[in-house]
Amino acid sequence: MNEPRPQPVDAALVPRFAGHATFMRLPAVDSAAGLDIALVGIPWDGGTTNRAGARHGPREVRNQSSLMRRANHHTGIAPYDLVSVADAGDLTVQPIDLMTGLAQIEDGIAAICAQGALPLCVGGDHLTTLPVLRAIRKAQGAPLGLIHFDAHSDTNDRYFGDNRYTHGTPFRRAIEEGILDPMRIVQIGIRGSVYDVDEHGWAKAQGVRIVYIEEFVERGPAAVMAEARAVVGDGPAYVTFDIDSLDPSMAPGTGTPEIGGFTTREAQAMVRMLSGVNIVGADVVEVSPPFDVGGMTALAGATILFELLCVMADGLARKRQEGQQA
Ligand SMILES: [Mn+2]
Repeated sequence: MNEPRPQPVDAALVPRFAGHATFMRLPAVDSAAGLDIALVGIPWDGGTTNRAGARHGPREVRNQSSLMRRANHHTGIAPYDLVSVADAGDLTVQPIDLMTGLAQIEDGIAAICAQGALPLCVGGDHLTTLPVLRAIRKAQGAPLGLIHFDAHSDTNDRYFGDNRYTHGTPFRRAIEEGILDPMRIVQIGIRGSVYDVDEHGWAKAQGVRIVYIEEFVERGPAAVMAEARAVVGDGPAYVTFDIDSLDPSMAPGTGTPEIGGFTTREAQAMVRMLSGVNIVGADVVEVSPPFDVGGMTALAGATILFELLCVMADGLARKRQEGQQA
């Protein structure tokens, strides 16, 4: 009845170091037509306020994703058996003009949504998430919840005078624009020094739930993720994973490292616990190859991308099954 689903290049036939570097060694496609999930790169870091370089993230995450195999040993999820997913390429985004860049990202994601695919994005700096959310919000026709793994809240107002669009402001803008329902936002892993002690006051006043790293350490992944699932509820939710939520000993290749972060193992466990969340899109952002060591941060990014793909594929398969039973 259906076309065979896209499959990764068979590593038993073509070694992992050979061939074109695509996400998960999947076929490269020109459009998201026919896909359930579109893996898409957003090579843009025009919102970076300090150490730029995340524009190089997608290419290196593709390279390291060649280490990913077909199935998740822990959850038993084999995403390529459940859904159609392929590498939909990079969005074409010019690097010079910020507002043009945001519009190009939104247009690119809107095209993917119009094809009926869920975007699973690789940044790029964290400002890329704002135009992605704008497009998904329009496609969904309802405000979104957000599960946000990060060292930083990214809900500041302005930088360098009156600049409202930076990688430190996307979630404030998304709340102001009615894209995100602040009562359905949870931020996990927040830490580091702050500009002032009330830096997160605005976000908290909107209803954003901030789980600082100290609380995470105290309660553990299972309790925190149970609460996160309750915060976003059954409605459409986006998942954003800033690689700087990981400890820089495990992910040094990022623009704004903060010590005292998640281990990669904790992060994997938490992403698996997203099962049951109505995920309508997700991303991994802020992998910055110029600051990386031996590709280890890009490998962490590729692995979290695979974990996100597994949980999204499983969610879509379950929905499909429920639809058939109904
Ligand atoms: Mn961030």
